[in-house]
Amino acid sequence: MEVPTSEPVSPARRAEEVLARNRRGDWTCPSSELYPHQWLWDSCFVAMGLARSDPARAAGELRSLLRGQWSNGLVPHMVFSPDVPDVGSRRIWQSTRHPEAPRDIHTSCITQPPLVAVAALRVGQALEPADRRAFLVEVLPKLIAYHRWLYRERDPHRRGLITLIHPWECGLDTTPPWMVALRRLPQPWWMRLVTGLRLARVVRFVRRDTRFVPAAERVSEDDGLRMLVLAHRARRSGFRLDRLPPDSSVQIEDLAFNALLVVSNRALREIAAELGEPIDAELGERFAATEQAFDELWDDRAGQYFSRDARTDALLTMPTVATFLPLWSGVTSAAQTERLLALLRDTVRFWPAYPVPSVPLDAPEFDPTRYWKGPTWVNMNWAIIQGLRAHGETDLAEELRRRTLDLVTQAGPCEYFSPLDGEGLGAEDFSWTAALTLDLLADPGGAG
Ligand code: 2M8
Repeated sequence: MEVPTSEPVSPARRAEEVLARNRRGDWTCPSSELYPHQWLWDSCFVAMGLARSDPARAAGELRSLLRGQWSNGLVPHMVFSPDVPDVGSRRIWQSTRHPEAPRDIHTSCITQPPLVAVAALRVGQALEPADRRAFLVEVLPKLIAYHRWLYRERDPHRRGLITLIHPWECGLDTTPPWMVALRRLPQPWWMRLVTGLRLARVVRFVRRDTRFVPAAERVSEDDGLRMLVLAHRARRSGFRLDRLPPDSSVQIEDLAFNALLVVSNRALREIAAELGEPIDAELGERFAATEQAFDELWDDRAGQYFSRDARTDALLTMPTVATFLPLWSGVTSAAQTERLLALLRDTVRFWPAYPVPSVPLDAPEFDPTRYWKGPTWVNMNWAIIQGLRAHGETDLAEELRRRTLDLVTQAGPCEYFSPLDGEGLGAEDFSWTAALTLDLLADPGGAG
């Protein structure tokens, strides 16, 4: 019999409860109410956290994510739960119309930060040797097919960087550079009418997210509508970069996505080498080209990395947390590393009481409570901690790890947090926050 206790629930216990509650058989949804389906990078973070205590479930999480893979290699950003009648979202994609998409399950038709190989490597390291080999043998061809798809379909001109066609692909959905690019697009007449007459607020009544979270913490109605319009337009082109009309599409070489791709390429090489099936020279050349292309995203005057418009070659010079991710990719020179570290420690920009804000405090777009426009996210902090450790910045990494865990202990495993006062925002029981909390708790010295 359980003895009643007044002890506060430990962050580890709370995190485990969230991952149990959000479990849907083999996979885990990000949040039971707000996000009832499976998302690509969410599942990768969940698998990395679960690898600490339940590697078999972690392996199952990645296997089930890969059941959504298309025959052309695409790993879609969403795999829809058959049990949730979310007709609105499925209608945007209509994936089963594509001959390459799975027949028995609905998915989206775009991708998300490609962390699957990173997660597979970590999960493999946690499995017993025999299970590890079987798991890696099973996933390696799927991972290679995915990375080949990325280079074939999204870097057709061999620029070295992957081009994204929708902000949902970058994961930092409403991040300022993408929203500014979206605002420049010609809008359909009805959208101009809705914006002109300020009717967008009406949309709030039919939105799903604001049923669960205050509207002030979510994407604005205008940005939300523009994202939907873009998705519908992309559908007309079969979600294919080579068929998108240049004037009414957004094509961005996204900083966060490409930085995480470099880390994933490295993980893929490691898995392949372990199995004695090295990556072929052609794919290896593509990997090297991505690393080299990072210098084209560096703005020396600003001392930061930015995303780039793939059509005009212009850098999208709105500062965001993504600038720190190349530290993990290992592509920064000593001078670039120094400047990024100074920027990270800057208390008026990126180091408030609860770092690291998704948009710096001094940027005009900064909003401490609105989704990807300023709040602190545990997955970004976790990735920055990996980068700091890779550069031997163990004290700063430890400081950020401690502050991140303080935030989760005080506010609970929320989706995001105010960088100013640590208030918990968005979904309350959010899977990647819970999973990465477990990883950070299990890994004080960065040995993992
Ligand atoms: C958010 O994105 C989805 C669309 O993909 C949404 O707003 O409905 C983002 O934070 C994204 O990075 C995340 O993967 C997803 C589920 O947590 O939610």
